[in-house]
Amino acid sequence: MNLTEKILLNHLTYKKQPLTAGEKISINIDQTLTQDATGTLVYLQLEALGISKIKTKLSVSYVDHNTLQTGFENSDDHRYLASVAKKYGIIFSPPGNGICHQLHLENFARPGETLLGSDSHTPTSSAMGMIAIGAGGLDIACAIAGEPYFITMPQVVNVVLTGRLKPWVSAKDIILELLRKFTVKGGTNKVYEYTGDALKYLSVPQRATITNMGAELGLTTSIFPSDNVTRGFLASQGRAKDWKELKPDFDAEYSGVVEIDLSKLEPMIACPHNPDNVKKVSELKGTKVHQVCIGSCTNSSYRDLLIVASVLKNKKINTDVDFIISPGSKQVMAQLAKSGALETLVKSRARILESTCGPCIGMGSAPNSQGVSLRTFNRNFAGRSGTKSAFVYLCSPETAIAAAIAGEITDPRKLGKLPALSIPKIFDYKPNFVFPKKNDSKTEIERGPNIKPLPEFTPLHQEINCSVVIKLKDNISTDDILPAGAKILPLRSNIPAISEYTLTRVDETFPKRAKEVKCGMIVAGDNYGQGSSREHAAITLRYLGIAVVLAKSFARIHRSNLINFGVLPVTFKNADDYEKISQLDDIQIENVIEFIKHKKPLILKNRAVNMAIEAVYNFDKRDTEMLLAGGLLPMIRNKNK
Ligand code: MIC
Ligand code: SF4
Repeated sequence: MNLTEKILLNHLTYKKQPLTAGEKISINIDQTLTQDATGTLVYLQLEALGISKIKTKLSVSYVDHNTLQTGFENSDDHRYLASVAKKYGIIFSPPGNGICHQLHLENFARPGETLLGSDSHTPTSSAMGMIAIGAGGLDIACAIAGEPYFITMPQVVNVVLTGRLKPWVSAKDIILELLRKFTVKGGTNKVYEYTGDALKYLSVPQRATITNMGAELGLTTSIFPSDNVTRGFLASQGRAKDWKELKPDFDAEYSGVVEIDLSKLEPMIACPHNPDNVKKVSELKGTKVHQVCIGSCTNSSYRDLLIVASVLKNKKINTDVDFIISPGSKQVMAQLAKSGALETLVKSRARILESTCGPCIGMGSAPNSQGVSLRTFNRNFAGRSGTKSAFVYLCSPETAIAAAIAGEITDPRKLGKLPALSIPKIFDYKPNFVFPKKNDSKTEIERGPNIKPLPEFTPLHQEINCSVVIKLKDNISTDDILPAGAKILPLRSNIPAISEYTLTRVDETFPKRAKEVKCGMIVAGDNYGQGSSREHAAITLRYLGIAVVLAKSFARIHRSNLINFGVLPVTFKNADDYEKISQLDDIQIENVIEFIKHKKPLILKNRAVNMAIEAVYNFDKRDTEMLLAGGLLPMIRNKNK
């Protein structure tokens, strides 16, 4: 067996049986993580589920996205999250402690366990030999309440890493190379399982850079074995007892094999405006750079910041570059202080931010108009930085610091001899978690005025008469559907207010027009809903009256979020029919419930052109039940009646 199968088999909620790719399986979840931007909804949903205590081995609520506190909204959310955590027995990580994925890796990720997180980069923790998956908030609420998690058994692809990285080439270049090869659609319904001789040279934080950006490939997750490198990392975190060896059997079978010789890689960079638009850094030589940001859950470990500080010991940041650093956790920050690297960074003109997501999610540090920003992050969708006209590139810390010094994109291999990095055997700083106590269950939940109750949704109708409110192209991200940033993120606990921003980045009139037609439909191209796991991108559509999304194909998490909230995600039976349907067309779908129950293609009558097109879907029993009930919460409520 491969490692993915071993861990999944151990977590099946039913009697063990061979796992077949493409089949629905249900697994038990050991751990959950939430962050504040998705977490408030998760916990409102958890409250609605009516349990008194968490049923997982461990659940952690992180505050790392909305920390600007530009008004009462963020602070109210933080207090709400802290009080819920106390009441239900959840570990609380206050703002400033660090970015959820970096913190989870350092403190809680454990080989062999399962982790479900309301953030698409949850697979970061799979660097530790666990199965960590990103999902919609409601799925997390259910997992906390002890419900199984349902997924399609992915195909497991073996990525064999051989050779050794050359100086100035690092983990980010490996994952960028995979994105260049396989694109943002390449990983749908797949797991990448890493093996090979090169693994012994890749530390856990480097592995985590790779598993983190597996989300951009669209993978269900990625996984590294738990080996001696893992043992060393856990020991350095004072968690040696959490280690156990885990690896695939020597004769493990995979659905495919990809081999990468690390010694052949060179520094890579993802160009605007998609993470798979990857080129060699050398090809972009000379492009003027206005801003450089180092941090995010992809590249903000001690190793990543130490290399930056080491380069800066005898070099200066270009005076024309805005240079910003956000360390991944307080542990990273404390270690930088202890080793003296922080002093080098301070003297370098770096602007050192709190340990949060910050610029990655558009919470400040928006680039100048038409500005070129090099970031060690994982997403560069147009406008996500907060500046619509900016050009955001994704690269390694090595490439980022080389550009910050030169003021233009430059090959980091020009920086001379690679400084030797000394990574401590023990990280002695422990972050400020609030651990729940025994008698906390009576805690009063604090609910500020920004926290609005969840809207109620009705069951599916037998006949749908709707209008195409918008027709979209390929690769529409959830950032396009429901943007983040300093203005909109504070409204994550207020569906009526945040729904006013739905798809406004693509068409400002969308919310108004959707409400006017009362029942709406969206038409889209391939990979609709890529990117973030934010379920707001599904709830607000439902709230605005969208009943159906007809696309060429869907990204995994967004598709299940749509089902969770009772919106029908269907695909064209014939992709060419995309041309036969236009914005504002009136569509009639009869016998919806009947057809879905009998798994028959839906007939979409386009009254504008008097023509019908067929829409297909692959709803399993549970999806069907959910859609008929109007969503997952009404379905659970029906069951408990
Ligand atoms: C992101 O990187 O887009 C986020 C913000 O972390 C999201 C979650 C969110 O929208 O709250 C994610 O990746 O899931
Ligand atoms: Fe935070 Fe950015 Fe990572 Fe999302 S991708 S969790 S916003 S650092």
